[in-house]
Amino acid sequence: MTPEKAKETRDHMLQNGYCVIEDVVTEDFLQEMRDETERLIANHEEPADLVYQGQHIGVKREDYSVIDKLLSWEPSYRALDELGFGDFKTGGSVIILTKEPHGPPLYWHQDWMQWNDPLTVSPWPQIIFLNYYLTDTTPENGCLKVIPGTHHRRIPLHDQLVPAHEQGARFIEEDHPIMFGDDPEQVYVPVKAGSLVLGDARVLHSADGNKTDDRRTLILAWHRRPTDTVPDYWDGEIPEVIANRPEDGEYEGSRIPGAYLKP
Ligand SMILES: O=C(O)CCC(=O)C(=O)O
Ligand SMILES: [Fe+2]
Repeated sequence: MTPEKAKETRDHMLQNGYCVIEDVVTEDFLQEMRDETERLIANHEEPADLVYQGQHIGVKREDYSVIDKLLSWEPSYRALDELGFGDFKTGGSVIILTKEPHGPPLYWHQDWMQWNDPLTVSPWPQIIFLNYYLTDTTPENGCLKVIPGTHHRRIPLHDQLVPAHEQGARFIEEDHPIMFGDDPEQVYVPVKAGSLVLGDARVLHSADGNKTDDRRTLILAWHRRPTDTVPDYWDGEIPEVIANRPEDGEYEGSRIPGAYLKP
């Protein structure tokens, strides 16, 4: 990646809460991952409460060599490094998420679980997902949908949502008008298989249902960076609550945005 492209991509991530890096995974390795995930899915029963996330299979790198290979895939970590995100580290596992053929949409949500922590206002990403889609994605098969900028900015939807996942959204009806609605600011993020999609845990995202006959499989890998350092690329202001944040401070976990998220 040229330094110009790297800066443009990083700026996009900081401003919008997501970015795409193309051509990261080779076709051979993609096929290895398709074969392994199909085997795992064949041996897995989809729990009813996870229907909106599809198959939801947690896999540790030590149990599957293909996953270990992905979590040390040099082109990905080189790209992260070039973006200035070289201090993000994997937790050592991934989640295999699918949209089954004609499977339902995924509700609007964000995945930040520390809304009471001053780290919430971090102008740089702290926790990100690395999304590897094993097929090309389009609005028809449930590509990622994002509301850009909502990692930093409260919008009306924030206050109308049922909190994500185990906190409530897994148990809603499929015709919930808000959770599965369209937003005037939403963008679709269709990608080619082999691209890497980065997303800030704080950004609002969802996916439409899969209207095709083919499964859309995603391998999602959470990564986080240290909480007590400022990234080297950051030359903007450091919010006071972050500069003064005690490392041993205790903040009750919360999936619901509080006072730190302002309009
Ligand atoms: O399946 C997807 O497209 C995204 C999954 C996701 O965002 C989640 O499970 O938190
Ligand atoms: Fe998510």
